[in-house]
Amino acid sequence: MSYVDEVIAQVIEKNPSQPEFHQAVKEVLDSLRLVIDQNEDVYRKDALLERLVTPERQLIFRVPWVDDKGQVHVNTGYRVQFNSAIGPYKGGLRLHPSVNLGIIKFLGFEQVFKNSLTGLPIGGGKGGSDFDPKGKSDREVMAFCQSFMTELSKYIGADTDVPAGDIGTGAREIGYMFGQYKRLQNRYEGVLTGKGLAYGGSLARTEATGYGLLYLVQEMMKCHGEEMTGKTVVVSGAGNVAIYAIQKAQQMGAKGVTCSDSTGWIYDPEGIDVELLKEVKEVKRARLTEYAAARESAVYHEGRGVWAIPCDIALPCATQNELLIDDAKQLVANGCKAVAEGANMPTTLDATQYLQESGVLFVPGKASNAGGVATSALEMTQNSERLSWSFEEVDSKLQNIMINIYHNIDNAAKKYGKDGNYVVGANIAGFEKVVSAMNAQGIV
Ligand code: NDP
Ligand code: 2IT
Repeated sequence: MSYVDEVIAQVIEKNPSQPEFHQAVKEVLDSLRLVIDQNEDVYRKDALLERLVTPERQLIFRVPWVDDKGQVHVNTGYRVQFNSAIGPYKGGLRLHPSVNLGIIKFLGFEQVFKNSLTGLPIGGGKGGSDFDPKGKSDREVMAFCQSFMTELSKYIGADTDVPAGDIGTGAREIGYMFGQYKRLQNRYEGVLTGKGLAYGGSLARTEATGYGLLYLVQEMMKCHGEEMTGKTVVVSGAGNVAIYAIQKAQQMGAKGVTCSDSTGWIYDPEGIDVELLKEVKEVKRARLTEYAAARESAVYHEGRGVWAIPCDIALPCATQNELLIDDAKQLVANGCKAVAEGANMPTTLDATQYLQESGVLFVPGKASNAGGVATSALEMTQNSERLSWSFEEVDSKLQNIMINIYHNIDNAAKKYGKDGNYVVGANIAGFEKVVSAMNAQGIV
């Protein structure tokens, strides 16, 4: 059995009931065959892949909190500190009832390669809880965040591990967590990113993931002789990533015609009204039915279905495994030219393969959604120098980072004879830097 196959088998055996983690590992290690197979004995002797797929540290803790009626609840908190070869652990905190150790591990593993691709000095980590912020009062969310941070604060720090937002964790949650960290540690430091502008946040961090996604897509389309102007873009999700992806697509002259949440989706052939979407989702925290009620051109559908709308570009921006093989077939049949992941691992392995084999340009999230964490790293830099940069300065750095990521993954794919395979390109380019740092630092 090849070394890669041995390690994939070990990961499945040692991490039972963690299908998302298996999926993420399989995707990466399959790409790395091109590098590993040539030098199998050296990598095997160093147990390089075993070290790569095993988190440096995994924290699981109890999070008790009291609701508005006096009832006590107990959630589980997680922080997986996956790999610190190239910098302090960095990655978001997901608050969603579906969170479990396997999901946090898949996200942490992806984050290692993503953070490497940004070119910035950040290692990979991820955390979160099965707490559901939906329907909770601000006081309940604060009670949860304070309890969560009371434990987490023992393990993080501006030079150790710097968490940020993800699904269910936005500016409100980061604010409560920052306040509690400062109170417990008596340190005013850049321990979290995605902070409010009044207390150390960076301009353009809110927009960064969605904007970065479009900067990368624009560069890729340009390199394939296509412009963004006039393109129809189908987007899933209606959260932080989706909203600013749609906004930047419209600014580039394309038309974003869909969005979705966990209960339904919107088709708005006139183009999504981003200000209205922001009002419904960021301010009122309401369902998409409210968007449809306020906009004549929009149609609301229950369930899932955005991938059935004909488009040039599809951007999955909600959650993992939301673009399935039948969706991929439908996109291809409708003439879709490009799929770029705003979410982490939204496309299943078989759907990815089908899109690639059908000639659709496909960019994996670890490359295309890296603008968020890259801008978090820029927030860390600003915190360290105790300065704030202008929106234009941060945004122009973000553009350069995304353009560089595209060319790096494109070149890595070409170097290994896989021209146009950005999955292979991203995994190899991300891996090379991490491995060279791991090798230099010895067996630790
Ligand atoms: P938000 O919480 O702001 O929004 C998530 C959106 O996806 C919501 O519209 C939500 O619907 C929908 N959604 C979440 N879970 C499900 C589900 N199980 N089924 C259907 N719809 C769902 O999160 P973000 O926009 O920040 O994150 C979206 C994705 O992007 C995630 O995969 C995240 O890991 C990834 N990402 C985020 C980055 C960031 O900077 N925020 C950076 C890089 C990647 P509802 O409103 O009903 O909950
Ligand atoms: O998946 C991701 O890259 C994020 N949720 C952002 C992480 C960060 O540290 O900004």
